Amino acid sequence: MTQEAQHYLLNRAEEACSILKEHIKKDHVVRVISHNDSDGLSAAGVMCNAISKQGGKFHVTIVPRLKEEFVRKLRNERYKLFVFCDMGSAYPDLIGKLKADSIIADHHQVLGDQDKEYENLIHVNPHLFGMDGTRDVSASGVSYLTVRGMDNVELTGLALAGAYGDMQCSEEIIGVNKMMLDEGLNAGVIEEHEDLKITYKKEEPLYKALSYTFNPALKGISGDPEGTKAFLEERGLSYGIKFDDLAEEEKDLLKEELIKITPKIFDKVYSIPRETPALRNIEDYSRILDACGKNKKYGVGLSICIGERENALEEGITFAKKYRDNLVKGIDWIKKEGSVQLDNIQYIYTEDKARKSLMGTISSIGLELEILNPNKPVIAISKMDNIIKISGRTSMDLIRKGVNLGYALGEAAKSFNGAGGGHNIAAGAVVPFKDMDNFTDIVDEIVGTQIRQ
Ligand SMILES: [Mn+2]
Repeated sequence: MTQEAQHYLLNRAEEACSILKEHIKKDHVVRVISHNDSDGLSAAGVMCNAISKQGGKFHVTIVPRLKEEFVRKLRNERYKLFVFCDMGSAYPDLIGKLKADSIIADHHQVLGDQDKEYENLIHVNPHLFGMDGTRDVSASGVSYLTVRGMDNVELTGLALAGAYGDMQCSEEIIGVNKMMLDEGLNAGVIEEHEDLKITYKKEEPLYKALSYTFNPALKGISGDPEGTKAFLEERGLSYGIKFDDLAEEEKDLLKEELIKITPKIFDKVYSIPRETPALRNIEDYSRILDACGKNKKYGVGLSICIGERENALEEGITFAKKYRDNLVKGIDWIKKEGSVQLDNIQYIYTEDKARKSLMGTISSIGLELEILNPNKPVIAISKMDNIIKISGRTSMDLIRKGVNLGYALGEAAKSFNGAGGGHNIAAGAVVPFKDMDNFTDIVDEIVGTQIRQ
């Protein structure tokens, strides 16, 4: 079944590839629209690299989310081909009405009639074929499939960075992600080795590097430099020097102790050997793109993806450090504040500007570290003028019990003329501030129904 689904998805992507090739051949500038997160930037990067390689031209716009109004405005643009990455599956009807060809390379839930065919639109989305858009493939992977027919195996590393960005690789890598990984490994584009997954291991003193490690989250350590110092001291380990400077016995003891917290800390690490050191580790690459997006420096992220290795990369690295520091502050904040408990969900609320773009991530990490109640989804609310922006995050355990946040937030937002949707595990919505209490109550109710079914 899965094999068959993948086969259909690949066929659809090949159709999209032919259309793309045709337009490049006719020297049409390809209009690419993509999302501002790590996956969206990787997806746009994959697309643009592939277009360049064929001698084609592109015009990219990166947006935080696709609004109907934005699609309507595209009608006034005279491009012959539009490519939507990491978005578009919510508006196939609208996109199908553009007076040009379009490709949607998305992995979000599809809204509207799934079987409907459009004359000038090729919709590439794993959900159309019964695949899982939260684990099997992300937008960067769907984009890779779309350009795969033009021989782009060197882009598998970048495509995998997008999948990491959407947290599709924190458990076993499966589906199209696995297929891409294998293609990259076979071609020597990607390398695999086993290692301690300590972030900034080479750059920072051990206690800091450990406290900056969130993938996987380490209870008592992630986001807690002081706690980490104590942890290392208690075990007689040096904490102020870099990991590489530890004695071999110290390294072994550290590994043993960290594995007790989570075995995931010693795992496969994938790298792009031909990349510059800062981007070689695929997770680091993903983190830098994510930080560009969170800083609203989409151009910087995209420049990195399409090969700028000087100023843009330096900026990206700075953003990643700033982001990491804010994350530590954010974790501290939820530790102190905790969450508001409803029957089936919990929520956190902020008006703090620096914290807003982190709310979703803080929620996921808070769940993992069990600083937040691990038995309830988290609804993270940021107030912006008279609206609230909501990020919902939940765990695999709760999904197995029936929770689907994309549906819950989408349905609840509709009641207040808001918009919402996303994945079962991570979703978002925007509603008026005045409806906040009613909104959280409705989400609470919907999630309650989902769990009881
Ligand atoms: Mn995505």
